[in-house]
Amino acid sequence: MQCSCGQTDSNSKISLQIKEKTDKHPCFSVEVHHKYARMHLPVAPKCNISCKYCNRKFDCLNESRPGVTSEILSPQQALEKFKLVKDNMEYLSVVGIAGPGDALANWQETKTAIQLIQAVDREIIFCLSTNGLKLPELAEEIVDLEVNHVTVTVNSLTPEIGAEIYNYINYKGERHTGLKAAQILIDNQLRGIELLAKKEVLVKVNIVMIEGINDHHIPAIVRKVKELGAFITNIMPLIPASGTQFETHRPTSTVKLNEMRRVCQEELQQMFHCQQCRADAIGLLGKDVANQFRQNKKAV
Ligand code: CLF
Ligand code: SF4
Repeated sequence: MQCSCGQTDSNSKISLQIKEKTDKHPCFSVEVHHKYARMHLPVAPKCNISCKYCNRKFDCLNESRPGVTSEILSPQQALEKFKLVKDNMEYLSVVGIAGPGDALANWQETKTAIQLIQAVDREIIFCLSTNGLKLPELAEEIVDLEVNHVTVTVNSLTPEIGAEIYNYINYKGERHTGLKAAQILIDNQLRGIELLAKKEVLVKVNIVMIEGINDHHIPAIVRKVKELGAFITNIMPLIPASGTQFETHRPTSTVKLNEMRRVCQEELQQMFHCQQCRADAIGLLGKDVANQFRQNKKAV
Protein backbone atom coordinates (compact mmCIF):
# COMPACT_ATOMS: atom_id res chain seq x y z
CA MET A 1 0.00 0.00 0.00
CA GLN A 2 1.36 3.35 -0.96
CA CYS A 3 0.94 6.08 1.58
CA SER A 4 1.62 9.54 0.37
CA CYS A 5 -0.21 12.76 0.65
CA GLY A 6 0.64 16.03 -0.98
CA GLN A 7 0.35 18.73 1.61
CA THR A 8 -1.13 21.97 0.38
CA ASP A 9 -2.28 25.03 2.21
CA SER A 10 -5.62 23.31 3.03
CA ASN A 11 -4.38 22.59 6.55
CA SER A 12 -3.64 26.21 7.28
CA LYS A 13 -7.26 27.25 6.74
CA ILE A 14 -8.76 25.19 9.56
CA SER A 15 -9.20 26.15 13.19
CA LEU A 16 -7.18 24.54 15.94
CA GLN A 17 -10.20 22.70 17.26
CA ILE A 18 -11.01 21.09 13.90
CA LYS A 19 -7.32 20.43 13.27
CA GLU A 20 -7.08 18.50 16.55
CA LYS A 21 -9.95 16.31 15.40
CA THR A 22 -8.57 15.90 11.90
CA ASP A 23 -5.23 14.82 13.33
CA LYS A 24 -7.07 11.78 14.73
CA HIS A 25 -9.02 10.98 11.57
CA PRO A 26 -7.44 8.04 9.72
CA CYS A 27 -8.92 8.98 6.32
CA PHE A 28 -8.39 12.74 6.36
CA SER A 29 -4.92 12.56 7.90
CA VAL A 30 -2.57 10.08 6.28
CA GLU A 31 -0.01 10.12 9.07
CA VAL A 32 -2.37 8.57 11.62
CA HIS A 33 -4.06 5.81 9.67
CA HIS A 34 -1.99 3.14 11.44
CA LYS A 35 -2.79 4.66 14.82
CA TYR A 36 -6.48 5.57 14.97
CA ALA A 37 -9.50 3.46 14.03
CA ARG A 38 -12.90 4.23 12.63
CA MET A 39 -16.13 2.35 12.91
CA HIS A 40 -18.94 2.60 10.40
CA LEU A 41 -22.53 2.39 11.55
CA PRO A 42 -24.73 0.89 8.83
CA VAL A 43 -27.89 2.81 9.67
CA ALA A 44 -28.54 4.12 6.13
CA PRO A 45 -29.91 1.40 3.80
CA LYS A 46 -31.85 3.52 1.25
CA CYS A 47 -30.48 5.51 -1.65
CA ASN A 48 -32.01 8.39 -3.63
CA ILE A 49 -30.04 8.03 -6.85
CA SER A 50 -29.05 5.23 -9.20
CA CYS A 51 -25.39 5.00 -10.21
CA LYS A 52 -24.80 2.72 -13.17
CA TYR A 53 -21.97 0.98 -11.33
CA CYS A 54 -24.13 0.19 -8.29
CA ASN A 55 -25.68 -3.13 -7.43
CA ARG A 56 -27.84 -2.58 -4.36
CA LYS A 57 -27.02 -6.06 -3.11
CA PHE A 58 -23.69 -4.46 -2.22
CA ASP A 59 -22.75 -1.46 -0.11
CA CYS A 60 -22.67 2.00 -1.71
CA LEU A 61 -19.85 1.75 -4.23
CA ASN A 62 -19.03 5.41 -3.78
CA GLU A 63 -17.29 4.41 -0.56
CA SER A 64 -17.00 0.63 -0.76
CA ARG A 65 -15.91 -2.23 -2.96
CA PRO A 66 -18.40 -4.68 -4.48
CA GLY A 67 -18.84 -8.15 -3.04
CA VAL A 68 -20.03 -7.45 0.46
CA THR A 69 -23.27 -6.42 2.10
CA SER A 70 -23.55 -4.98 5.56
CA GLU A 71 -25.88 -5.64 8.43
CA ILE A 72 -28.40 -2.87 9.04
CA LEU A 73 -28.70 -1.29 12.49
CA SER A 74 -31.37 0.92 14.01
CA PRO A 75 -30.03 4.07 15.71
CA GLN A 76 -30.50 2.42 19.12
CA GLN A 77 -28.62 -0.70 17.96
CA ALA A 78 -25.95 1.61 16.56
CA LEU A 79 -25.52 3.20 19.98
CA GLU A 80 -25.18 -0.20 21.64
CA LYS A 81 -22.64 -1.28 19.05
CA PHE A 82 -20.67 1.93 19.48
CA LYS A 83 -20.49 1.38 23.25
CA LEU A 84 -19.34 -2.20 22.78
CA VAL A 85 -16.63 -1.27 20.29
CA LYS A 86 -15.48 1.80 22.24
CA ASP A 87 -15.09 -0.31 25.39
CA ASN A 88 -12.84 -2.69 23.47
CA MET A 89 -10.90 -0.31 21.25
CA GLU A 90 -9.28 2.64 22.99
CA TYR A 91 -7.80 3.99 19.75
CA LEU A 92 -11.25 4.34 18.14
CA SER A 93 -11.51 7.98 17.07
CA VAL A 94 -14.14 8.19 14.32
CA VAL A 95 -17.73 7.07 13.83
CA GLY A 96 -18.63 7.17 10.14
CA ILE A 97 -21.94 6.69 8.40
CA ALA A 98 -21.26 5.43 4.91
CA GLY A 99 -24.34 3.56 3.83
CA PRO A 100 -24.91 0.87 2.81
CA GLY A 101 -27.05 3.44 0.90
CA ASP A 102 -26.76 7.20 1.31
CA ALA A 103 -26.32 8.79 4.75
CA LEU A 104 -28.52 11.78 3.86
CA ALA A 105 -31.25 9.74 2.16
CA ASN A 106 -31.76 8.20 5.62
CA TRP A 107 -31.37 11.46 7.48
CA GLN A 108 -33.59 10.70 10.46
CA GLU A 109 -31.71 7.47 11.23
CA THR A 110 -28.34 9.10 10.61
CA LYS A 111 -29.12 12.11 12.78
CA THR A 112 -30.66 10.06 15.60
CA ALA A 113 -27.67 7.70 15.69
CA ILE A 114 -25.28 10.67 15.95
CA GLN A 115 -27.33 12.35 18.69
CA LEU A 116 -27.57 9.15 20.74
CA ILE A 117 -23.81 8.70 20.60
CA GLN A 118 -23.10 12.37 21.33
CA ALA A 119 -25.13 11.98 24.53
CA VAL A 120 -22.61 9.43 25.81
CA ASP A 121 -19.38 10.61 24.14
CA ARG A 122 -18.44 14.21 23.30
CA GLU A 123 -14.96 13.36 22.02
CA ILE A 124 -15.72 11.02 19.17
CA ILE A 125 -15.42 12.47 15.65
CA PHE A 126 -18.39 12.01 13.31
CA CYS A 127 -18.03 11.55 9.60
CA LEU A 128 -20.65 11.21 6.84
CA SER A 129 -20.44 9.97 3.28
CA THR A 130 -23.01 11.03 0.68
CA ASN A 131 -23.77 11.32 -3.02
CA GLY A 132 -24.56 14.97 -2.26
CA LEU A 133 -28.10 15.18 -3.64
CA LYS A 134 -29.55 16.35 -0.34
CA LEU A 135 -26.59 18.41 0.80
CA PRO A 136 -27.94 21.91 0.13
CA GLU A 137 -31.06 21.22 2.17
CA LEU A 138 -29.21 19.47 5.01
CA ALA A 139 -25.90 21.36 5.18
CA GLU A 140 -27.11 23.62 7.98
CA GLU A 141 -28.35 20.68 10.05
CA ILE A 142 -25.04 18.89 9.51
CA VAL A 143 -23.19 21.94 10.80
CA ASP A 144 -25.59 22.30 13.76
CA LEU A 145 -24.99 18.66 14.59
CA GLU A 146 -21.26 19.47 14.82
CA VAL A 147 -20.27 16.98 12.15
CA ASN A 148 -16.94 18.31 10.91
CA HIS A 149 -16.01 15.74 8.26
CA VAL A 150 -18.10 14.94 5.20
CA THR A 151 -17.32 12.98 2.05
CA VAL A 152 -19.14 13.80 -1.18
CA THR A 153 -18.72 11.70 -4.32
CA VAL A 154 -18.44 13.85 -7.45
CA ASN A 155 -17.85 11.96 -10.69
CA SER A 156 -18.59 14.68 -13.20
CA LEU A 157 -19.03 18.41 -13.67
CA THR A 158 -21.06 18.14 -16.87
CA PRO A 159 -24.51 16.60 -17.35
CA GLU A 160 -23.29 14.82 -20.50
CA ILE A 161 -20.69 12.82 -18.57
CA GLY A 162 -23.02 12.55 -15.58
CA ALA A 163 -25.74 10.98 -17.72
CA GLU A 164 -23.28 8.23 -18.64
CA ILE A 165 -22.78 7.46 -14.95
CA TYR A 166 -26.24 7.95 -13.37
CA ASN A 167 -29.58 6.40 -14.36
CA TYR A 168 -31.85 8.58 -12.29
CA ILE A 169 -32.31 10.62 -9.14
CA ASN A 170 -35.32 10.78 -6.83
CA TYR A 171 -35.57 14.40 -5.79
CA LYS A 172 -38.35 16.21 -3.95
CA GLY A 173 -40.91 13.56 -4.81
CA GLU A 174 -40.01 13.31 -8.50
CA ARG A 175 -37.83 10.98 -10.50
CA HIS A 176 -35.51 12.61 -13.04
CA THR A 177 -33.40 10.84 -15.64
CA GLY A 178 -30.70 11.65 -18.20
CA LEU A 179 -29.19 15.10 -18.50
CA LYS A 180 -31.67 16.70 -16.12
CA ALA A 181 -30.97 14.19 -13.37
CA ALA A 182 -27.22 14.65 -13.76
CA GLN A 183 -27.49 18.44 -13.78
CA ILE A 184 -29.55 18.57 -10.56
CA LEU A 185 -27.17 16.16 -8.86
CA ILE A 186 -24.05 18.07 -9.94
CA ASP A 187 -25.53 21.43 -8.94
CA ASN A 188 -26.44 20.11 -5.50
CA GLN A 189 -23.08 18.45 -4.97
CA LEU A 190 -21.17 21.63 -5.81
CA ARG A 191 -23.47 23.91 -3.84
CA GLY A 192 -23.35 21.53 -0.88
CA ILE A 193 -19.55 21.37 -0.87
CA GLU A 194 -19.34 25.15 -0.92
CA LEU A 195 -21.89 25.54 1.89
CA LEU A 196 -20.10 23.04 4.11
CA ALA A 197 -16.62 24.39 3.40
CA LYS A 198 -17.74 27.92 4.26
CA LYS A 199 -18.88 26.61 7.64
CA GLU A 200 -15.52 24.99 8.33
CA VAL A 201 -16.65 21.45 7.64
CA LEU A 202 -13.78 19.51 6.09
CA VAL A 203 -14.95 18.05 2.81
CA LYS A 204 -13.33 15.06 1.18
CA VAL A 205 -14.41 14.50 -2.41
CA ASN A 206 -14.42 10.95 -3.67
CA ILE A 207 -14.17 10.52 -7.43
CA VAL A 208 -14.77 7.12 -9.02
CA MET A 209 -12.35 6.92 -11.96
CA ILE A 210 -14.03 5.23 -14.90
CA GLU A 211 -11.70 4.76 -17.83
CA GLY A 212 -13.10 6.13 -21.09
CA ILE A 213 -15.97 7.91 -19.27
CA ASN A 214 -14.67 10.47 -16.78
CA ASP A 215 -10.92 9.83 -16.46
CA HIS A 216 -9.88 12.75 -18.70
CA HIS A 217 -12.19 15.01 -16.70
CA ILE A 218 -10.83 14.26 -13.22
CA PRO A 219 -8.24 17.09 -13.02
CA ALA A 220 -11.06 19.55 -13.80
CA ILE A 221 -13.18 18.07 -10.97
CA VAL A 222 -10.28 18.40 -8.55
CA ARG A 223 -9.69 22.03 -9.59
CA LYS A 224 -13.36 22.88 -9.19
CA VAL A 225 -13.85 21.29 -5.78
CA LYS A 226 -10.65 22.88 -4.54
CA GLU A 227 -12.02 26.25 -5.62
CA LEU A 228 -15.19 25.48 -3.61
CA GLY A 229 -13.15 24.70 -0.51
CA ALA A 230 -12.67 20.91 -0.53
CA PHE A 231 -9.91 19.71 1.81
CA ILE A 232 -8.78 16.57 0.01
CA THR A 233 -9.79 14.37 -2.91
CA ASN A 234 -9.84 10.60 -3.03
CA ILE A 235 -9.71 9.20 -6.55
CA MET A 236 -11.02 5.63 -6.41
CA PRO A 237 -10.92 2.91 -9.05
CA LEU A 238 -14.05 1.58 -10.71
CA ILE A 239 -14.38 -2.04 -9.67
CA PRO A 240 -17.05 -3.37 -12.05
CA ALA A 241 -19.77 -5.04 -9.98
CA SER A 242 -21.74 -7.95 -11.35
CA GLY A 243 -25.32 -7.16 -12.27
CA THR A 244 -24.57 -3.52 -13.15
CA GLN A 245 -24.32 -1.59 -16.41
CA PHE A 246 -20.56 -1.37 -15.86
CA GLU A 247 -20.26 -5.11 -15.26
CA THR A 248 -18.14 -5.62 -18.37
CA HIS A 249 -16.35 -2.26 -18.26
CA ARG A 250 -12.60 -2.54 -17.79
CA PRO A 251 -11.53 -2.05 -14.18
CA THR A 252 -9.43 1.06 -13.59
CA SER A 253 -5.77 0.09 -13.60
CA THR A 254 -3.79 0.80 -10.45
CA VAL A 255 -0.98 2.32 -12.50
CA LYS A 256 -3.33 4.82 -14.17
CA LEU A 257 -5.08 5.50 -10.88
CA ASN A 258 -1.88 6.39 -9.08
CA GLU A 259 -0.67 8.43 -12.03
CA MET A 260 -3.92 10.44 -11.91
CA ARG A 261 -3.53 10.91 -8.15
CA ARG A 262 0.01 12.18 -8.64
CA VAL A 263 -1.10 14.64 -11.33
CA CYS A 264 -3.94 15.92 -9.15
CA GLN A 265 -1.72 16.18 -6.10
CA GLU A 266 -0.19 19.24 -7.72
CA GLU A 267 -3.57 20.88 -7.22
CA LEU A 268 -4.88 19.48 -3.93
CA GLN A 269 -3.83 16.87 -1.39
CA GLN A 270 -4.76 13.35 -2.43
CA MET A 271 -5.64 10.24 -0.55
CA PHE A 272 -3.46 7.26 -1.50
CA HIS A 273 -4.42 5.02 1.42
CA CYS A 274 -8.17 4.48 0.90
CA GLN A 275 -9.27 0.91 1.57
CA GLN A 276 -12.75 1.16 0.00
CA CYS A 277 -14.22 -0.02 3.27
CA ARG A 278 -17.55 -1.67 3.79
CA ALA A 279 -20.43 0.21 5.38
CA ASP A 280 -19.95 -1.69 8.65
CA ALA A 281 -16.14 -1.66 8.75
CA ILE A 282 -14.49 -1.45 12.18
CA GLY A 283 -10.85 -0.98 13.10
CA LEU A 284 -7.70 0.44 11.59
CA LEU A 285 -7.86 1.02 7.83
CA GLY A 286 -6.77 -2.24 6.23
CA LYS A 287 -7.18 -4.23 9.47
CA ASP A 288 -10.89 -4.81 9.66
CA VAL A 289 -12.22 -6.48 12.78
CA ALA A 290 -15.94 -6.01 12.08
CA ASN A 291 -16.52 -9.78 12.30
CA GLN A 292 -15.69 -9.72 15.99
CA PHE A 293 -18.58 -7.35 16.63
CA ARG A 294 -21.19 -8.57 14.12
CA GLN A 295 -24.50 -9.73 15.57
CA ASN A 296 -27.49 -9.58 13.28
CA LYS A 297 -26.58 -9.99 9.63
CA LYS A 298 -29.17 -8.74 7.17
CA ALA A 299 -28.83 -8.36 3.41
CA VAL A 300 -29.62 -4.94 1.90
FE1 CLF B 1 -15.61 6.19 6.93
FE2 CLF B 1 -15.26 7.50 4.77
FE3 CLF B 1 -15.45 8.82 7.03
FE4 CLF B 1 -13.32 7.36 6.48
S1 CLF B 1 -13.90 5.52 5.26
S2 CLF B 1 -17.05 7.65 6.08
S3 CLF B 1 -13.99 9.17 5.37
S4 CLF B 1 -14.51 7.32 8.39
FE5 CLF B 1 -11.72 6.14 4.49
FE6 CLF B 1 -12.73 3.80 4.01
FE7 CLF B 1 -11.58 5.10 2.05
FE8 CLF B 1 -13.83 5.91 3.01
S5 CLF B 1 -10.57 4.35 3.86
S6 CLF B 1 -13.57 4.03 2.00
S7 CLF B 1 -12.07 7.16 2.59
FE1 SF4 C 1 -25.37 2.93 -5.12
FE2 SF4 C 1 -24.04 4.64 -3.56
FE3 SF4 C 1 -24.74 5.34 -6.06
FE4 SF4 C 1 -26.59 5.11 -4.15
S1 SF4 C 1 -24.92 6.61 -4.22
S2 SF4 C 1 -26.73 4.31 -6.24
S3 SF4 C 1 -25.81 3.36 -2.96
S4 SF4 C 1 -23.29 3.71 -5.48
